[in-house]
Amino acid sequence: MRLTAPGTAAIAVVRLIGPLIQPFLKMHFSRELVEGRCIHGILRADDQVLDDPVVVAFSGGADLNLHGSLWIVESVLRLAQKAGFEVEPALSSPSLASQFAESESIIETEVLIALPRARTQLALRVLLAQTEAWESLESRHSAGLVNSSEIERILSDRSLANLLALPTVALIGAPNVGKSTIANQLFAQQRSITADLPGTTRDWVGEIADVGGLAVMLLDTPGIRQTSDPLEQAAIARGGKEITRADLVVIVLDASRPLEEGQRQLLDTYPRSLIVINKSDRAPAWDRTVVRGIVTVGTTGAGIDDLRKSIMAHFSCLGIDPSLPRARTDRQREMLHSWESSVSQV
Ligand SMILES: Nc1nc2c(ncn2[C@@H]2O[C@H](COP(=O)(O)OP(=O)(O)OP(=O)(O)O)[C@@H](O)[C@H]2O)c(=O)[nH]1
Ligand SMILES: [Mg+2]
Repeated sequence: MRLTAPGTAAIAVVRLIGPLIQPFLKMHFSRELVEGRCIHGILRADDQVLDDPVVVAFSGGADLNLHGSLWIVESVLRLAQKAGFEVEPALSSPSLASQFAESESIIETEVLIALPRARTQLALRVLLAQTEAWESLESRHSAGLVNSSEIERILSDRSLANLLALPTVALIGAPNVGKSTIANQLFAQQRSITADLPGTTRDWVGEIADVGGLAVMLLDTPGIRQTSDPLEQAAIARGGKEITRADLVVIVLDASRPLEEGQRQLLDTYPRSLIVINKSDRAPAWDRTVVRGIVTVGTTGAGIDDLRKSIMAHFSCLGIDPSLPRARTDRQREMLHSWESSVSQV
């Protein structure tokens, strides 16, 4: 169970309880534990280093004092779950959380718990509007004024979940097509909120970008080219894994260079991507009706606003009304499902 509050912090304490502790730490932690002592070591999942925590063992349990980045905590919880530990929802459970938050209702508690994950003004506005939105929804439901299509809308609305989730957006493309220039344009809006993406190689560092009110982890990737150099091939293969893990892939094409020069195969490899046609200020080397995409000039910023809007739309966050209720937690979804059988079908 996680003892510290959710969200990024300096440290996070995960408490392990039960007989699985010994085999788990033997397999994943670099040092032997001594009851009642702080032991500093390396925690690994397979060959990947997750953290260098201080582990304190006590009778029947152990506290892992981790660094508090969300990635670390979530990776450790996932590892524990895979090893057979039951992961308690801890602070994400409203009943437990209410011990920590001075809130007047469950919905308000849920809002307070999610607050550290709201990184932009839009996310804050939408999140803070939820208390009133849900209170009004519940009273309208009591008065018989909520119908099935409204419930359906709320259940399928992923906007708030995406506003809080920090989805990953990878900019990919052949070398020199303008990926970094476009990344800088996207960062330019709010470059002050930045963070390193843990666990990646130096070439794969992401930063948080505020894309029209949606915080995303933007990955500016090295150019993908065909190469016979084994070291470069390995880097590209690693990159391929990162790309498939991304929530959205943006392929940047160079309008002034033939598609055949390493550009077309990206379209085939990542067919569900957003396509950007950059360097549109230069003489075109291919017919733009062959491949459709967002037309940009990275160096001047032309078209970047359209790109922002397309990213927002992909994550259902474009032009949203903050005052609408949105289902985000299991409790909210269960409540809506429980209403489904009794409301009028529209
Ligand atoms: N004319 C023109 N030049 C551009 C445009 N976008 C970028 N450039 C220039 O193209 C060159 C390469 O841009 P980068 O952003 O470094 O390209 P990249 O895709 O990140 O390159 P790698 O990281 O090496 O793969 C730079 O000189 C940019 O100024 C554009 O829309 N028009
Ligand atoms: Mg670059």
